Amino acid sequence: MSARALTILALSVLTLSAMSMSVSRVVAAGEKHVVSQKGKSFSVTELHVKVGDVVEFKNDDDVSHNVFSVSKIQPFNTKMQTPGSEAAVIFTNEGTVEVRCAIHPGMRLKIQVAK
Ligand SMILES: [Cu+2]
Repeated sequence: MSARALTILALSVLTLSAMSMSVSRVVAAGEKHVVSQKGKSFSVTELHVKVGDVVEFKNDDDVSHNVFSVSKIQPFNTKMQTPGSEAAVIFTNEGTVEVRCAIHPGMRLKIQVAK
């Protein structure tokens, strides 16, 4: 292998390791909060998170749920969640996010996202 090829190889390895480092830094930056769904209700009615945090919606119920946001600042829809499944959402904007379940209108959760 020529010296030039070795240099290119070394640079590629450096670039790749730099990339994976920045990815893990992004993941580590946000705190993870778990919201359980049980008895056709959320485990909390209000949750305070920071921009970049992850909320994991966990279906601990024996029925399916479909969690979604009605707030324009952070639209999301976990789609149908069967019992035992979980879906993670990263909150990227500051403000209040109202969360509902498409199947059970009585399920309500307010997520306050701060900087
Ligand atoms: Cu539901």
